[in-house]
Amino acid sequence: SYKCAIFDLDGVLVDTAKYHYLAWKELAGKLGFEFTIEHNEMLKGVSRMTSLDILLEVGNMKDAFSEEEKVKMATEKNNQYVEYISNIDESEILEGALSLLQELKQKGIKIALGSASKNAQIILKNVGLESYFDVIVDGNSVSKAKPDPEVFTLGAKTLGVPYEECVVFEDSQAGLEAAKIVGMLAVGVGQKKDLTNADVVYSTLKDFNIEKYF
Ligand code: B16
Ligand code: MG
Repeated sequence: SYKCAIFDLDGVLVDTAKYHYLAWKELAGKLGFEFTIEHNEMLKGVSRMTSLDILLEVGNMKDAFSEEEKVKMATEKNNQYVEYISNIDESEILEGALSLLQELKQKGIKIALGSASKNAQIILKNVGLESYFDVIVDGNSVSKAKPDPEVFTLGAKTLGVPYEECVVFEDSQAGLEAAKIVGMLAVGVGQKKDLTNADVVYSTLKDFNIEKYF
């Protein structure tokens, strides 16, 4: 059976995608184009600067800015996002997440965070989930973005658990691909049609059968 559970944050444990969306939409508005909720799907699990590149491509402004200007825009977006998440609380925790974390803890399973976000710590703290994690790996601790598996392997290594004994919970194709590359069980959280890289898919964590895997 598995010894370690690694969780993605945004889209798996908490519903922060809507705040990312609002902040990106505002930036697009300032640049003079529409950024829809469908466009926003492309930013799931993707790093901040890559997200900006995708957004600029949507607005046909791919080569319109210098690196310095892009860093400024990304910072502006992030300031807006940080303002949104500064007020969030436990009501933003997604269905089934809290009870799964509690059950894993009771069973003595190691728990890691594997998120691309540089804001992961503050989000966990505000929703009150910080204490469940034995290790937190986020956008500040790794340099390579998913589908590079670094964000998951660093957690496993820190906890001393072989990769094959880890289960990864992810809502993005890139994250699921990353998990599989290193032989971790890739559990998709969301819709089966979107998560073709997963070994198994559950629509929410509430449906996950803990006894089957841990
Ligand atoms: P930040 P995850 C990801 O979090 C988000 O899904 C993605 O939309 C975001 O661009 C990325 O974090 C970086 O976030 O700008 O806060 O550093 O799904 O990997 O937990
Ligand atoms: Mg995610």
